[in-house]
Amino acid sequence: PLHSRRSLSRVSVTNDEEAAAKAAALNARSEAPTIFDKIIAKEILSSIVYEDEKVLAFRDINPQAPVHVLIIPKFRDGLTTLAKAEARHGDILGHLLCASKIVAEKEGILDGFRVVINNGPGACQSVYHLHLHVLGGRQLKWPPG
Ligand code: TR5
Repeated sequence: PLHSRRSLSRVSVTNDEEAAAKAAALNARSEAPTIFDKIIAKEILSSIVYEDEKVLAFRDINPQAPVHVLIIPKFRDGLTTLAKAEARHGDILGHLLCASKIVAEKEGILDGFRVVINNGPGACQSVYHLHLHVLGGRQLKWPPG
């Protein structure tokens, strides 16, 4: 009957939400490969903006501004999140920031751009391979959401 179908569908929505929350929590702790490994390996095509021996910069698939580029270390070295940063990561972290300037210059947004790192579930991080978001090409508002 209708009633039980409705409760069934409610149950399945709840299960989906629980499954998504569990997956996000697991991901947040996990050292498992991410989609970015496939992008680095070029098994998945991306729109590359800049690349050197240490980092890869490519356009975000779901842009939040006219310019939205992600910059990632090619070797994650434990940096699933910024919260995992240790002294040995100083070189790559500096390199990522320098790359953000190169990307902003290439994209013609040096006059107004934002660099964002979402850290952990509380900041809506969804891919557990450290990445900088470089955003610009429109007036950016403050505070961010
Ligand atoms: O939410 P956080 O800070 O973790 O940012 C992850 C970003 O990766 C999001 O802005 C997504 O839109 C972006 N993303 C996710 C995928 C993807 C991507 N950007 C480019 N290409 C992508 N592919 C092929 N697959 C994704 N799942």
